[in-house]
Amino acid sequence: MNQRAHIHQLSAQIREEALRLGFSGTGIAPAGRLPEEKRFTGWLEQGFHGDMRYLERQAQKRLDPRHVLANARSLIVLAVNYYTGERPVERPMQGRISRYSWGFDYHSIMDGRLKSLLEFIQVMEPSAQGICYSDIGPIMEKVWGARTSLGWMGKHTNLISRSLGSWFFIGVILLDLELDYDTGENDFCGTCRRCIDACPTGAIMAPYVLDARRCISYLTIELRGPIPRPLRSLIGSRIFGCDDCQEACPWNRFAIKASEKRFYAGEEDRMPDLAPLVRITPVEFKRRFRHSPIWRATRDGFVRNVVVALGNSGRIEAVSPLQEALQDPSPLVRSHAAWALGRIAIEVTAPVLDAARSKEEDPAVLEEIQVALGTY
Ligand code: B12
Ligand code: SF4
Ligand code: SF4
Repeated sequence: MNQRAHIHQLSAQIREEALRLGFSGTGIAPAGRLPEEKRFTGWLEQGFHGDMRYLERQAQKRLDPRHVLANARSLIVLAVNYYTGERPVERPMQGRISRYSWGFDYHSIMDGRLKSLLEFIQVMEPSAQGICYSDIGPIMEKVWGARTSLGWMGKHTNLISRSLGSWFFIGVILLDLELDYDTGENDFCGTCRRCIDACPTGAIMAPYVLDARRCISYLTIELRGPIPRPLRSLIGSRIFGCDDCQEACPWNRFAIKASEKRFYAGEEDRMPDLAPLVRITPVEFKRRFRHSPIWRATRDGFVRNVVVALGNSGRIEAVSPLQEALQDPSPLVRSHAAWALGRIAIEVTAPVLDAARSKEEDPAVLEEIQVALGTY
């Protein structure tokens, strides 16, 4: 068999094996320097990445995967569908969790499948070298996905596939072998701007440009410190991530249900009751969320989000759990609890805030109490 025919056959076998392993789609692109360099550095210069310093570090690796694997020739980009069908609804005193974190942590599912696919390739080509990543590696997964037939970058900046919509995870295998390459997908956003209009915080500054500092996903997952005060009320009942731009996207009407059973979850994992979550201890947080993407938010960050959602409920039933949160060991939780109490009928919450003021020693919490009482 000549070299071209061999490459063609190997590429077809890889795609077939990927399907067998449970991947929902495969794209293949030649490795090289990304022409999106200016967009990426410009985005960083504007500070749109907020505290996600890891995006600045290793920028060269992000721009050229050959800085990750010296002899890289191909990137295999793989999708795993996580759409499970249920529609998110608003219910009083319940929090909303974004779809991608309803079930089992995708990182370990992706890692297992990517490693199996790499092993398969190494059985076919024993000298092949490769590296697998999903999410945490220094690879711009969406940008690479958009260079294959998998999909295009939507205006909300997620990768969309014509057959899957955008509810899928991405993983990549960097490989030092030449393969058959895709031609890429067209952009099917057209004149639509539903995602931009649906964003509660105006985080999509322009088509294809996200200011992560305003994105609820960043604020509730990545941000370790206080959520900027003007953005808190816009977060509503979202306690981990946000899906509004993708829920609004017409391409998600074509979403089909995931075959991976571990992504399916009961109501308590999709929209948990807020009040008990205020009391969650670090040990309980670990027990409950160790195998969930929610683990990333940390216990204090997650309870901070719960407290903000309780404040946004505006309901009297939220006062009692918020009163408990005002005693939390974490100043981050206490300061957001003070803010949240200030959102609920002040004639009810003022005595609670006053009592906390007399005992509180942390300056940031004291400031929030005074702002809530209108005395700052
Ligand atoms: C950092 C990060 C975030 C940040 C920043 C998001 C972002 N849009 O970049 C935050 C915390 C906000 C975030 C949120 C989410 N994330 Co995230 N995140 C990542 C991560 C780790 C890196 C992405 C990155 O490098 N961003 C930096 C910017 C600069 O890159 P970029 O968006 O690719 O931007 C370039 C393009 O937009 C490009 N561009 C392309 N075409 C065009 C056209 C024009 C005209 C212009 C101007 C620019 C442009 O220019 C930009 C600069 O290079 C990836 C995993 C990975 N390693 O890639 C997951 C990843 C992107 N996240 C993912 C998911 C699921 C989410 C959420 C849906 C989670 C949730 N439900 O809350 C949200 C979606 C929010 C949104 N609207 O994008 C998935 C996306 C899957 C998919 N189908 O696209 C990934 C790939 C993880 C995974 N392995 O599955 N995330
Ligand atoms: S995830 Fe939510 S906050 Fe972020 S861009 Fe989409 S709609 Fe806006
Ligand atoms: S909502 Fe419209 S503009 Fe936004 S990603 Fe979907 S098709 Fe593109």
